[in-house]
Amino acid sequence: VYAPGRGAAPRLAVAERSARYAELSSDDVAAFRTMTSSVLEGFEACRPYNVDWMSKWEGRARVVLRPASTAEVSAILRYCDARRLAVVPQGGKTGLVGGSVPVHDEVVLSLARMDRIEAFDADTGVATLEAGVVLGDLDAFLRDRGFVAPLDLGASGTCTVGGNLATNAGGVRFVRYGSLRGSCVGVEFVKADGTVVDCASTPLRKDNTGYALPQLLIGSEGTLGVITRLALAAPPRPAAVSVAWLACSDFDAVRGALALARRHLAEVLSAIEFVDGNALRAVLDRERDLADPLGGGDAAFRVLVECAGSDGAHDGAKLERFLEAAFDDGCVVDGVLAPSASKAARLWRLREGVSDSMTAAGFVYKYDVSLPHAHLYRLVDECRDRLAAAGFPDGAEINVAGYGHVGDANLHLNVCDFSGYREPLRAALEPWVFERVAALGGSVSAEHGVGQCKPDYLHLNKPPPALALMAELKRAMDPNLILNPYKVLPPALLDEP
Ligand code: FAD
Ligand code: 2HG
Ligand code: ZN
Repeated sequence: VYAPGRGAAPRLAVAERSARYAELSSDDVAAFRTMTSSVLEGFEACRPYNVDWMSKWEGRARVVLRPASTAEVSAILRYCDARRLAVVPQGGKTGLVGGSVPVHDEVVLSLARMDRIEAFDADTGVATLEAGVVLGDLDAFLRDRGFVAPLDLGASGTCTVGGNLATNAGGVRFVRYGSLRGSCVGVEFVKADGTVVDCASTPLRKDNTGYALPQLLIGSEGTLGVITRLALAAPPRPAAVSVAWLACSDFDAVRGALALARRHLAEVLSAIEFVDGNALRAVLDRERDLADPLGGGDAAFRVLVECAGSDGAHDGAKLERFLEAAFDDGCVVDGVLAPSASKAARLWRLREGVSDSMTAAGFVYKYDVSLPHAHLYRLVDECRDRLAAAGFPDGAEINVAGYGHVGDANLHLNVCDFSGYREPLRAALEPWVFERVAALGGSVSAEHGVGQCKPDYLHLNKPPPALALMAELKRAMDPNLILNPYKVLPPALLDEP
């Protein structure tokens, strides 16, 4: 359900509660108390676990379980499966598609107490850890040992590595280190019936012994199993990092800057991100201590380029050659280099602050899409035109912003309605955005996943046999469908009414 935190918006039921699931009883709660020491009960205690990061969805779980070990997770799932109690696995609750909170009264299984980093191998850079470790804590642990987490994102202070894996999170280092599918070298998970499948205890970079089971769990959003432990291969931490903040007049110029950055910076390019004027304004309106160092110019886009390597002088020379080429080409019309790490961090806030700034300003419709580069920003322009024609011009009442991971052709289109949720605005956006993305050759979910937002649009990216196989896998691993119901898979695929 949409349960907007701002304004008096209606709750739109997206799925009826399925009669296949049992109602929680006091005997169940008593049984849970024998399985784990952390059982939360009652509206007040459960509420933080029922409401998502954006206060957009709200479930009605009456019990939250916070196991401290894989054995506890196993006992809980075995019991829930036998009793037909539905379960939502939950990490840091920063997911943006409503996947981490209950839709109805599902039991919340929070991994927050499983937060131990168990082992680190300095020869391979492989860390073995529990799923509830916060990503930022892992990065700090690795920093002390000369390594870096292979992913980073704006929610790193809150999101968990289990949640990152379950959503196959992308983030700002994707352009350099690639997908978690490559960095993750082991996963331990618990099946719906309580069986523990340990594919994490012998983490190897190369292991072709049959089906890659960890890959099945990556991106499964809590629907196939509960991730309890994992092994991640961390690269060595770059010794030198430089950040440039550039102005581009239009999106073709942004694409030009990307092409030149790839050519001139090559292996030292560690991030390349863009924001449009509306996205930047949202951050500046909210974070009053920040300023745009290129504030005087009227170019429509800003691009953040980060270089990271082992030799600052070498990287600096490359960055200079890139900037020269970009100014000569005309795709970049202005730019600054961060003179210190703290100034670089402030530039990063101008980019990473967009998501929360948009969320804080009103009710926000978030679309996270992959598109061919040539069409990446076209969707934002078309969206503005469409909304204006429907009586919602970009400006005083709504803010239509485009930003994201330009190096990965991943656009974040955010539409913020300052007055709160309005059904006619949603109807002007959906399903148009999803259908338009598919028509332009893109994916309706680049990195945030499907959750309860997009099950109805999966068919735009997956042919019927692929969807049927997804349903077969779901039934094979979770025959009673207790794990994260109403999410990811369209109900009709599972023969639900
Ligand atoms: P949750 O939100 O708790 O859960 C997410 C999903 O995973 C749910 O379906 C849940 O059921 C499942 N899950 C969680 N833990 C487990 C587990 N142990 N086992 C099985 N299933 C589990 N995403 C990106 O890809 N790139 C970004 O750049 C990015 N930036 C963000 C910036 C901000 C400010 C915010 C708020 C979010 C951002 N996200 C981004 C969204 C992203 O998906 C999450 O931040 C993160 O990956 C989710 O981790 P979490 O621990 O909060 O998971
Ligand atoms: C980002 O890249 C995140 O900032 C969040 O993926 C995007 O909130 C969003 O739409
Ligand atoms: Zn993103």
